[in-house]
Amino acid sequence: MSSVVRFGVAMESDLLERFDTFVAERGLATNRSEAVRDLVRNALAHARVENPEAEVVGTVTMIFNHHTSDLSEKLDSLQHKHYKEIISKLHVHLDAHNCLEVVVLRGKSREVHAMSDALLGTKGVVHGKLVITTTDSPLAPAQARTHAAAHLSSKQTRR
Ligand code: NI
Repeated sequence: MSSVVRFGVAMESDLLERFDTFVAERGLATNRSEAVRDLVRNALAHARVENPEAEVVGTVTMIFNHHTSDLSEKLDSLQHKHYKEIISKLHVHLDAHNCLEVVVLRGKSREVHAMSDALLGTKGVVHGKLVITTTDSPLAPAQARTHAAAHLSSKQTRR
């Protein structure tokens, strides 16, 4: 870890007051320094994922009704088509009709956004959201996987 540098920040008193209230309400940090560090990290991560070529991870959370005609098949074939970007998926049957799906994606920012747009834009998906993030240091590109290799490794771990 690099050394900690202290620096002074000049700020209008009412702005500082609002900042302290913001920090207290969210219970984000125990002191101003930690709160400022969190905001700086968030701003830097946000700037990195804005670059379309940056390697990122994303989660797409979506709600849909599985009775909607062909929807499950459409979402499945879309995910098979993009198996290289999808690293995991969680499916929860919420009740007799509704499903929650969380799809974890990894790839270039533009690919993750395009995949999310395709999933959330599929007719019948009620609502959903993409959360995109990355690591502090540049994230290495995911290794290319084949569908066969993915199945093979899951069979091997079951033994
Ligand atoms: Ni379901």
